[in-house]
Amino acid sequence: MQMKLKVTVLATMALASGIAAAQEVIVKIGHVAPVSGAQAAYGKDNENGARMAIEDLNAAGVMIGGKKVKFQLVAEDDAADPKQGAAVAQKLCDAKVSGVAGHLNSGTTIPASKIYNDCGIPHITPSATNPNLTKPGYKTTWRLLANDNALGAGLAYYAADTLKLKRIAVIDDRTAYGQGVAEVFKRTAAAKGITIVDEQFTTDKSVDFMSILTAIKSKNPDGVFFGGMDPQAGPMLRQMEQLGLSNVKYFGGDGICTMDLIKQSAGAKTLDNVVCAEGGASLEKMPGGAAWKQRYDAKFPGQFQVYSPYVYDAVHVLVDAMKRAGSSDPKVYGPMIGATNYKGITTSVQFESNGELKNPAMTLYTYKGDKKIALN
Ligand code: ABU
Repeated sequence: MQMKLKVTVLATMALASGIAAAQEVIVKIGHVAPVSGAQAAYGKDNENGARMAIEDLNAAGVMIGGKKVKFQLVAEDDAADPKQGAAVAQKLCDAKVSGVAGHLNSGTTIPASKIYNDCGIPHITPSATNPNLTKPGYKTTWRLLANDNALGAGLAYYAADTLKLKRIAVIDDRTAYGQGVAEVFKRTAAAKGITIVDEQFTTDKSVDFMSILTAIKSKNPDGVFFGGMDPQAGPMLRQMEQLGLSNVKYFGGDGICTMDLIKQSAGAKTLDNVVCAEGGASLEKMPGGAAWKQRYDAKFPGQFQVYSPYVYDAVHVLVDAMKRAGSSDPKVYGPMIGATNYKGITTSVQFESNGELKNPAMTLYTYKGDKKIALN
């Protein structure tokens, strides 16, 4: 009789734990990027990276704290606009997402980071590179690639030491990203003995650069640095060709280092003068880059730009911390992000105490015809 009771109790316990595991818990993960406007190609690529991560995690089946979890992507558009970025960050706080992969732009990520800090939700940017992002020391802000201190300086070193350039003009688009990366480039280039022959400014909406390029031409530069994104860099390269600035090297950070730059420059020969920098290894050198890119291309043909592998890893880093904490509650798992040691497809992810990635790689690229080619 006693034996029968024991078997029944054990069976009931097994059933109860089976039911608990079978009851799926929904965990919402936010993603923010500009999926409308001139920068939509970057944003769609980033969102694709997040979708792929969520699909892979759900297909693999993830248990957190003994419960089966289903991840849901809450994808938002900030149109690369700082005000919209802040509004969307508040929306994600109100929606009680567990974490956010984003935002894409420094100009949106910096104001959003305060909002996420205030509501206690961790966010990992896969692409915003302005160094000021991590300066406030928020425990909810993380970055998955090198920042512009590395990119701006790396480009200046290349201009001075490898290309032996002497006279460079600098243009920036007055955004947090463009202005920041141009400042680092200028400072480092000047320290390396390069003369900054001119400084000009534009916006992230402009497409006509004839007057600033004409002013720059009169200073006889051997290089132009542009702090900004490809919707401006593409037309600028075309207009440089029209003005006869065909032998002038053209530098920029990760914002111009896209596949879309080929399309945006529309056959201008000046595309071959580009040297741009990205804050990670090339896809070929990433631990899981080549195989992942094959899968991405099969799902999203022709949409790859730059950052989707980092978004994919950002989502996995959030989930890795949830698994280790046994909870998707941001207050419980958030503090575990600092102890991340996650083998991602972009790199082995570990963080500095200020939220920056430990030992980030940097890759310089150029273009030949319609191909983007790593220089290191
Ligand atoms: N890192 C370049 C593009 C994104 C940004 O920092 O604004």
